[in-house]
Amino acid sequence: MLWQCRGHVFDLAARTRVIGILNLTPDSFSDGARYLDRGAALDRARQLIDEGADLIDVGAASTRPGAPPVPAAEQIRRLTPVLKPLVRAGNVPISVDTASAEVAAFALAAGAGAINDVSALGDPGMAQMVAEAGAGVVLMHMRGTPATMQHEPHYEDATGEIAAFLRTGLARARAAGIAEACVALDPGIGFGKAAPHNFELLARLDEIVSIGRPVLVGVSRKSFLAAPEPLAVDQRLEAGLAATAVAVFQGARLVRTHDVAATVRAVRIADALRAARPGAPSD
Ligand code: HH2
Repeated sequence: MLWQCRGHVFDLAARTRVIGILNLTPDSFSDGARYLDRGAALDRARQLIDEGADLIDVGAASTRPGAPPVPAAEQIRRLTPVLKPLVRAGNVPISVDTASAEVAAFALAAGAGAINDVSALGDPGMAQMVAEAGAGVVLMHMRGTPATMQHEPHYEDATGEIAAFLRTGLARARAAGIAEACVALDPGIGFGKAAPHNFELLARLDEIVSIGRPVLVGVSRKSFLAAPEPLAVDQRLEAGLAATAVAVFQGARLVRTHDVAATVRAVRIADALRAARPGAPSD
């Protein structure tokens, strides 16, 4: 299974790839305001790469529950000092976490390899932008917007509905001229889901995997990890590693995390377990 991000092609059969998170935001739920300074942000990126990140996902707008929208101009202002130096360093491909076509245009012009779109091409200009650049794109499921998504989310069949949404998203991407090889899918853990929906999605992840595109899962430090037992944000590492390992065993090929070194170790074991299953597919 390949994921193409402009000039870079990830062969995901070989191993699951770990995406390190770099938040240039004042208000992200676990690390807001830590990397506002250009030097701090570039140091953090270097650390993520040293720890084994295969790709860096740079975010300039928090999408935590209740977060207000951040205007494109402000996202671009936050990205400007950091994005080009990161791309120029050329260590790993860079993705930009944005739902704005205007921000995506800026990011792709600066050399980003992929757009991580939590709105799954919700902005009308986004698909064309990604298609023309030959960029990688993550289509993520979210119910509502960050401002509203945790207001009593309800599903008849969460996994079935989310799989159908992602199937439709993939078809829309293809119709807009995005090569299928460029598309990854993400069920959007924590985005318009109560804790039981997140657990069910991870337990039934094979149904998302069966759509046939690489699946990305992001559980890092999220609040559902504290559902069985109260855990502060900085106490959720082990719980997140357990959930990540299960996701990879179920077929996730991309994982997004703040804690790269620990996640790389957990993912290697999950990859080995998955490969050891009788008749394990080699994709
Ligand atoms: N989760 C967050 C942000 N972007 N993108 C994808 N594809 N999948 C995710 O699960 C996902 C995501 C939330 O994490 P974080 O970036 O740390 O927080 P914030 O949105 O508060 O900046």
